[in-house]
Amino acid sequence: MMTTGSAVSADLLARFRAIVGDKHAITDGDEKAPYLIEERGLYHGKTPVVLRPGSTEEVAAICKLASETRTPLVPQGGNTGLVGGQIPHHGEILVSLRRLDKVREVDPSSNTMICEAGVVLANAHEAAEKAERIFPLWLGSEGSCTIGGNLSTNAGGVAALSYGVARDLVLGLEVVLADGRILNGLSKLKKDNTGYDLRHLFMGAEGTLGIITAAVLKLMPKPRSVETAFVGLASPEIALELLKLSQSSAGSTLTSFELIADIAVQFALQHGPGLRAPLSDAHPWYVLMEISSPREDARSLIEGTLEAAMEAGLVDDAVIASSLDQRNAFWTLREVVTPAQKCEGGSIKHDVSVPVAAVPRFIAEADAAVVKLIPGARPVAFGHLGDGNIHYNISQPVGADKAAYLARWHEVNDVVHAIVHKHGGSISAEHGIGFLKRGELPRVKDPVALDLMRALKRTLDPLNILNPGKVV
Ligand code: FAD
Ligand code: 2HG
Ligand code: ZN
Repeated sequence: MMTTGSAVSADLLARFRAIVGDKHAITDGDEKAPYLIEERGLYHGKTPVVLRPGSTEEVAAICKLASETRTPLVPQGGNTGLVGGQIPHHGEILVSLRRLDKVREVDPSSNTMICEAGVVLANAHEAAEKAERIFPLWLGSEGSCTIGGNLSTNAGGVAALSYGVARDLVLGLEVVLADGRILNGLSKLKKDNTGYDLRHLFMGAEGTLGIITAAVLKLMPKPRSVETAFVGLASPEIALELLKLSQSSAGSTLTSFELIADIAVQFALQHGPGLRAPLSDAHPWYVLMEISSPREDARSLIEGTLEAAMEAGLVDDAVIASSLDQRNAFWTLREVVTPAQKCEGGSIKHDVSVPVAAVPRFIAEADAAVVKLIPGARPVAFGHLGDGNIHYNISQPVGADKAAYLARWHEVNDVVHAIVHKHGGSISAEHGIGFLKRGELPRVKDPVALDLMRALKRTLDPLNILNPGKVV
């Protein structure tokens, strides 16, 4: 039987429902709604049913039936993705992994933790913390996003500078393949050269090659001291100098180095939850930096770094958090930039990376090009300078019509991405390709790489049932 999108017959629907049980098969419109709208309201999906499997075996049974009947599926975790990958745009069946929410094991001796796909990132942090360890992946969405989504998007976040991105934090994976077979790769081994390393195929695949059901995650020792500073400075060039100086004085203990334009801080202060400006005066740019050390020396490291930076004339003003509350307030200020930007009308996003040294030139050139294209447009640049990853989001001109502004999304992307390309950068540093950027991929990806990606898709999902129309 060939089935596409919402044309799932009543009989087939009943067979899918029977796998998870009626209680976990949502067909009611109101109950389905939160699964179908993505974070910014850019996409509204449709689905005949949201299936909420409670075990790997149920996921396997869903995939097997989907394969037999050629029924397309869209996997979803916390629904915080920013490229529309988790949304059933054409009436596919939605498979929510959120009920797979067990931390199966924490093994402090091996420094590993086995989490099911639906474990919310913040809960994974809590489980690690109980064992005096950390799982060093931190995102603004950590209260909702899931381990399965983090690995499927190869999420980055605010500490990738020192700890790496999601794929660097995984030793093994359990994955359900399109035909329903279960790939049991829950290995705790650091060293295993017995052929191709398959786990890396599924990380960053955005649900197009398999459904991740569990993972062996790497844990790290909890740092003994952590210090956080909020720094005001004149320009991205100077921020880059501060980054170099901080890396030479603090090495890998420099765990975060976030650049924030003044307009982003103003949005956060205006629309955020009762926040205060960390510094007495406004500055054109800010850096939020954090040092996490295995020794008790984070304070002296951050003080030494900032003193040297002041002497070199890089820093206009700086404050080191004097309490956990103040540290949290600095991070909240950084993390509310995304929601705060929503209050300023339409925002055209660019999640881009360029070589770290090229960030200042990228920002200057993009600012000039965007304002020339749309006079009054407000570039809001912020993000992970230490990784060369800038969220170059452009808020609409004050008073402009939101829909008309957002209708220029691709036109603006073209201008900004051309500058990214010129600097040897990427049009998706951490959020993925999903639905939003699929059309652009052939223009930016090496043709041989794209061929190989398509060949892998055909091999692992020959009937194209897993997240069709996403990525490739
Ligand atoms: P979803 O949104 O549900 O899904 C994302 C993709 O993964 C989809 O393609 C989906 O089909 C697929 N998928 C989900 N679960 C599975 C599974 N078990 N198996 C196979 N495929 C699956 N991202 C960053 O990288 N860095 C950041 O700093 C960051 N900050 C953010 C801040 C905010 C406020 C918001 C709203 C988002 C942010 N994001 C960030 C984006 C987003 O949170 C991440 O992409 C996150 O990893 C998505 O996880 P999720 O569980 O919500 O996945
Ligand atoms: C962040 O770093 C996220 O805060 C979201 O990746 C960025 O709003 C965005 O584009
Ligand atoms: Zn980010």
